[in-house]
Amino acid sequence: MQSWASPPASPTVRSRLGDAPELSLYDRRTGRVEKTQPADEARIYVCGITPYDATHLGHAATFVAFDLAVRAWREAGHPVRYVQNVTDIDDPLLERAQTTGQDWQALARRETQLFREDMEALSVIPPDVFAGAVESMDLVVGLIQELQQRGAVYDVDGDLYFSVSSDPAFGDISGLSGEQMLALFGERGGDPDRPGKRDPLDCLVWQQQREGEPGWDSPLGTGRPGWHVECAAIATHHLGVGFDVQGGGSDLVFPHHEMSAAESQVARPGTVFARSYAYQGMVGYDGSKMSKSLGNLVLASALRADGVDSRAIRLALLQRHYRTDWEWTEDVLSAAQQRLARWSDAVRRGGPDARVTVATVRQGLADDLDAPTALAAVDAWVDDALSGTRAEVADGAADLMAATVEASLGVTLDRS
Ligand code: 5CA
Ligand code: ZN
Repeated sequence: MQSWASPPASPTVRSRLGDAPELSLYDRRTGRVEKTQPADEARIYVCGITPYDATHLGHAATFVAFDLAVRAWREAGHPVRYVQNVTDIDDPLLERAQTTGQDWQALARRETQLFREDMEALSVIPPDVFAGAVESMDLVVGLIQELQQRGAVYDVDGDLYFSVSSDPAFGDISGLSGEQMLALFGERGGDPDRPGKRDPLDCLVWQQQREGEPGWDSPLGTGRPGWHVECAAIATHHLGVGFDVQGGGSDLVFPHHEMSAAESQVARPGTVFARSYAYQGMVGYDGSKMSKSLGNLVLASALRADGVDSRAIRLALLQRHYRTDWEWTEDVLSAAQQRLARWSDAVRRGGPDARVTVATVRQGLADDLDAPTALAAVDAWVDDALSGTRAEVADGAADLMAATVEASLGVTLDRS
């Protein structure tokens, strides 16, 4: 699929200050903050949207968080290969299309387009590959066939299931107990109670066509793929196995990423799916996780339509560390709007030498994407700039600050 337009190339801070420190990220599997070790090119897969409703601020937080990682790698001198999927065929999409009397394809097209516009407005660097499940059908079928050859797939009344016990590493990413897994599997799209399954946690990889639903002809029969195998196939086809980071919101740790990883690892024994697993915390609103199914949404597009500056939305999302769960409120947005105005004033006016501040921003982001520390460092420079005298304005300091805020944080400040 077509992705979206790149933000304009940021002025390079590297030419003035050299490479930023290597990026470290908290790896859910090991439970530690670890240095990423890309072999020159950094390879990342981030789980994308299921396009049945527009981008809410939880989605936006996830894609902005991983955009910080892309920017940090670039600042550290690494080319980045970024793949993101669109789950353009799945139960929730078909259900929404059905209940609202829309064509599922038209719904997916429309919401995907709105998502692109939101991402572009938020200055999110687009993925190199933006892959829909439908257009990736052959890859998905191919991976299921590999799993069949390994004896890891069985039939339940015409539907195909992946046997989780075929991966000895199953459970390592989430570190959950069997009981916790069962509960989450039931809550998040799984079918633990279906009769005929060998293990309640086994997940669907190919569903025979149901009446009134779309189906694709394949050697597996006419049907459609399960969700987890879709991401396993798309990620490894475009990135290879053992890519650097699998990312998404923390609602995907289990079952989604545990299943995708297991499917990939069983199909290619002796490999790992991803080298690390990183998660954005859940953004809530009105007391619970913002979600399309609950309907407690604040949409990025609605804020934009109300005239809110997208840069303020982005700054609002950066105010909390990506790993914490937090609640969206009006105050979060107004604080970000004030910050944007002050930062713009300061770079217009000029301020003291910015090299130490810039180093703190780059170090903070390299240290597990600590955006709050980066924002605080910029705030301190801005305070000095706005309270200082003309004589305290250093040559080129405002240029360097503005360049850093743009390259590392993705916010372009007005200079005139
Ligand atoms: N299509 C699947 C992933 S393959 C999916 O989860 N789609 S989604 O539209 O529900 O979510 C898109 C991305 O936003 C996922 O990475 C998801 O983990 C993340 N996300 C969803 N809700 C929130 C939230 N409330 N806070 C933070 N991130 C969220
Ligand atoms: Zn996914």
